Amino acid sequence: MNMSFQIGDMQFSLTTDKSRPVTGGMILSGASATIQLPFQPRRYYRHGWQSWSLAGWMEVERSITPLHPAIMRSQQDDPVYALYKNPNGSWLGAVEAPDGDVILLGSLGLDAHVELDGQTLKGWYENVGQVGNLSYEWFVANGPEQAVFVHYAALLSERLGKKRVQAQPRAWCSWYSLYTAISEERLLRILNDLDDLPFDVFQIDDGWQKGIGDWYANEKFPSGMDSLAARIRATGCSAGLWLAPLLIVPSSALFRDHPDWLLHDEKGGLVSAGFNWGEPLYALDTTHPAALDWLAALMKRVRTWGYDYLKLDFLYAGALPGKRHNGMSREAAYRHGLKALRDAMGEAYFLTCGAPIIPSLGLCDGMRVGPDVAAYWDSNRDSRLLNNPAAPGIQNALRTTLHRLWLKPLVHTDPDVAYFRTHNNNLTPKQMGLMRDLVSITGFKATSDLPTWLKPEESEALDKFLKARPAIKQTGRYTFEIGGRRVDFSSAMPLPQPLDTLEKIQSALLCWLANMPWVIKAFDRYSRWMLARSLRES
Ligand code: 9PG
Repeated sequence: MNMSFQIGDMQFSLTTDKSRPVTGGMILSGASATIQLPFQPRRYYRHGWQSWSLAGWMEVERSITPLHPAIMRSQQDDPVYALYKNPNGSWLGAVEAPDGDVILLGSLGLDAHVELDGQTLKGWYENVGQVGNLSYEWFVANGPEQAVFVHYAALLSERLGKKRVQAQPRAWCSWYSLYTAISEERLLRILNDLDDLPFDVFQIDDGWQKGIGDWYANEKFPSGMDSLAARIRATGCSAGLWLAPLLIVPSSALFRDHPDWLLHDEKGGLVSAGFNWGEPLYALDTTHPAALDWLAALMKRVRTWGYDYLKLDFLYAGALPGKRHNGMSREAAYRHGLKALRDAMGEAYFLTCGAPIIPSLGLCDGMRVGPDVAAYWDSNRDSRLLNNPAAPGIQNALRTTLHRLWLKPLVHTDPDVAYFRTHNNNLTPKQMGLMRDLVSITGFKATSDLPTWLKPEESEALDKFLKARPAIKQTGRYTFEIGGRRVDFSSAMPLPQPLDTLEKIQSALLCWLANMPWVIKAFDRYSRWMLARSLRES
């Protein structure tokens, strides 16, 4: 059906099956919907697929694909659209109108995508005819940016649910100081040194497990994960644990024992979930009954060990395209798996990471909404030469997280950790300040700084930060007042400058090299060696 509708003084032409008015806009029904805009937009709001994928406003002529290395594409954004040329994003898209208002087209279901093709905003569902679809509906609105997103979030919460009411925990997380160099001994020392810093959670990150798929304590945790949880809980903190339950690597016993639980493609090959830990990554088919039982048993096991805060990571693996046991669409299958995890973990605090955004809503308490931070602002090699906005760094994390704050009514938005240490840190005070300010805005407070790395005044600043509850007011797209202080994030928003000819040659060589498993492995080994050296020195 073609129809024309007017909002304000603007006339749109729509193609949809059915439409009805709703607070703040209209609901359209149909497997696809298009909006003819009466102007050529200059900027497009792009919403990346999962936690680490780029979200933000960008010039329409700015091409952001392809991301490198190619081998990691499926772990950093939706691989289906990795080479798509038009401005596009997952579930929703928006443009700026000449009067400064925003026009949003957002799906209210799963497996949906939006693009801007010239003056046409198009949305479509890719799961037509597949099992598990929730709805073929869209929300379309025109108005001030914040209002439009508030209305969209309200509709998503009606359809998918939202976080359970619960204060946001303040967490110490082992990743951004020790990375995988954790051990029982080291963590117990830190637990002791944290003294009376007001943390609610002590979260053990990657490095405790035997393997990806083999979720048992490795030799660095000789007393077992249950004993460590008990030691953590004795300090008054909850114990938190990181797992990547939907991933499997070839070296794991799980891979050997249950090859039929893995996600396969139409031709019967394994679906790639990327490359990390020196190995190719594969995914679990979350519709396979035995795999689901295994997931539930895993959650019950870690709960019995004493962990009340679970950071489940690399969750996108459950939503990759593939041929599933029961023919479910990919995001419905993911949600099915997530529900099994949620149900089995009972009352634990559930933080999702590397997670497809919309399909996770209503099933988790917190969600990482940006890429990893690092103790540097930006890496020219990763963000620019490899064209990778999902690469670690404060600038990439600020940009994407800031553009996902509209999700706050639905889920605790986790911006990743703030830094207070100057030890082992290349950030300027201003850059560290911007990250802390974003953390204050989200209210999801975490750090990885080792207490022994903090100078007395840094430790005091951390203590004050954890206790503070400043009033937050958004005054513009990138400006806020935090406890009456004006903060402007604009400096972090631009995408990297285009490459000159020499840099293009450099980039081509790097993209080629960075796609080779042995090069990635060599880099990993080198950074682990550097880390071990710096930990020995400190
Ligand atoms: C543990 C880490 C931390 C961190 C998570 C996640 O695309 N990648 O190669 C990629 C690797 C690691 C990563 C994100 C992306 O970090 O966000 O907080 O838990 O895993 O391995």
